[in-house]
Amino acid sequence: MKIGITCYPTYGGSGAVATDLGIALAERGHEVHFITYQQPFRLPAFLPRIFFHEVDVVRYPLFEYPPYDLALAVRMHEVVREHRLEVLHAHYAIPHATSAWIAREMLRNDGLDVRIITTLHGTDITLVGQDPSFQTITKFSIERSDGLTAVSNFLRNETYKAFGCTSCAVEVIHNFVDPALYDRAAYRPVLKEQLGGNRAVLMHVSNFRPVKRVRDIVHIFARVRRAMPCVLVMVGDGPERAAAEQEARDLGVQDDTYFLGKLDAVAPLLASADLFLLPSQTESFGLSALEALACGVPVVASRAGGIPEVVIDGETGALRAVGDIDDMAAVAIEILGDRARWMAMSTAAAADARRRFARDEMVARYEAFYARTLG
Ligand code: GMT
Repeated sequence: MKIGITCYPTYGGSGAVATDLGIALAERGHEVHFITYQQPFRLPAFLPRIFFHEVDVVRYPLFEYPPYDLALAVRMHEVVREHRLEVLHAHYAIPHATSAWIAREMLRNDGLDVRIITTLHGTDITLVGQDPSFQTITKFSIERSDGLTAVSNFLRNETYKAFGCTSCAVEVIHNFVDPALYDRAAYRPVLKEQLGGNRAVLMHVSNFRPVKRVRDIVHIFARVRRAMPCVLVMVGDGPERAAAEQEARDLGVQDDTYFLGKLDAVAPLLASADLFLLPSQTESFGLSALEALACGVPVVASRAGGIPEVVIDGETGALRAVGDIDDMAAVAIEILGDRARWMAMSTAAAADARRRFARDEMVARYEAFYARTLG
């Protein structure tokens, strides 16, 4: 098949999933064209059957808001025409599904066609997509897609609830991990040797948006630190980073808290972690939690959104109510303080991630979904 993929190319779970999917599809013999404003961060320089088409948006003094959606539609139209793509796969509805619809209308005007598949990832449905400024166009773009997938059962149900599009059949295809890459045994725990020593390493990876509740993480850490020697490693960057750094200073834990900023390769870092924290307000899936589990890192997270589909409470980690930092800290201390329990959870986490979220199986499901949508 000839497939076009559009996603947010910078840091974020939806871009990571879209890129990993494209790479896996190319490995299986498909031709994959990424159409984005920047090379996706997880895409290496060259891979056979993978092409990258940059979307360039002209700057003009009149445009206070440069119309990226239109430039994207034009590029999609051009790439489909030139390379005879059969499928345009939009990751994250806004504005990618809308641009794909415009491109398809233009193609039809040329006597050509393409199938649009939209994968819903999270805030395109639960937050941004429901804002009055986007609600109707999100619903419209979803309904005009030829195929719809969601990354969790939770997100599929939210889509029906929020948009009431009874005609949309949303197929759930969970996110996945590459078991060879997210493998604790594949890396030397350099970070633990340098920072942790004999101290437990608590870790968080995200884009530090308010939905991640990163200040809760610092509070949880401060409580755990009172009970045992430990360090906190925060990977990523975003609007709440400064507030989290301030919280660390206010709580007097700044010397044991390391803000590493944005990093491309998180698997080698996860191999040094003893516990992963994800106390988000909501999460349609929680790809970072899955990556941690695959590396044998138990996850303490909030019981919210699709997280319970990923983390098995009591087996591969622990789930607590959103904002309950005392409870999260208490269970973190229990897990880290009992070596046998930690070992059992770590082993179960790595095994469960491989069993339920296998890369090959999910990619095959996308392939089958494309084939069905193409009819
Ligand atoms: O929807 C977002 O907030 C952005 C998106 C991203 O690009 O990181 O995150 C969502 O998609 C990820 C990949 O499918 C999921 O793992 C995240 O849980 C989801 N984020 C939220 O639902 C907040």
